Amino acid sequence: NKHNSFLIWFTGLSGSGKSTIANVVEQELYKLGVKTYTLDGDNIRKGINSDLTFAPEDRTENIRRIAEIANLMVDAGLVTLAAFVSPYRKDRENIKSIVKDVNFIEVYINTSVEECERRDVKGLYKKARAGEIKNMTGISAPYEAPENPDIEIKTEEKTVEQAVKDILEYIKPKLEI
Ligand code: GGZ
Repeated sequence: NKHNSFLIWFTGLSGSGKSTIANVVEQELYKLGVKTYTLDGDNIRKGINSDLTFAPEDRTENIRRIAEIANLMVDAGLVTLAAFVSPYRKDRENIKSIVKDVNFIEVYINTSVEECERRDVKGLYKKARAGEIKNMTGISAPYEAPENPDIEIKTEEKTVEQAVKDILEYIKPKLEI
């Protein structure tokens, strides 16, 4: 591949900090002159995947479509970042077979469910506890933690700045800049 062919995939619980960290990584890459695009729930689940729920088979389809979109974006020359709960190991494995010729970097944003529930930025955990939403990852649906992520960030032990630094140190030597 001629260009920077990277997909940086963030997995972790709702409220773990995936989007926050991905957004700062993107800003730093921009400063380095790297063209990027970030896929997340806001631009995917509200748009092309608005037909999908959080049932297991819909999450599988969500991740499959996102991988196909990411493949096109990388092909168009963008270092692509994706921030999705992506709780199933088999779905994350499937991404790799979809983006065959792309460097796939799996970043596990490891924040305990206790901490995510404490933060509860969107009030989803509270609703899940009250039974108002079903299939809430970490409460009433599983999260299969990566066994061998390329990068693991424990957000309870690190600032966002430190997390971003760790990720950039891993990626920078692999980039053409
Ligand atoms: C998990 C849910 C759920 C349920 C709504 N389970 O913190 P957020 O709000 O912004 O991120 C979560 C987002 C998860 O969508 P993904 O497309 O990343 O999920 S998956 O990869 O599993 O398909 C959360 C919100 O949507 N949300 N209901 N039941 N997260």
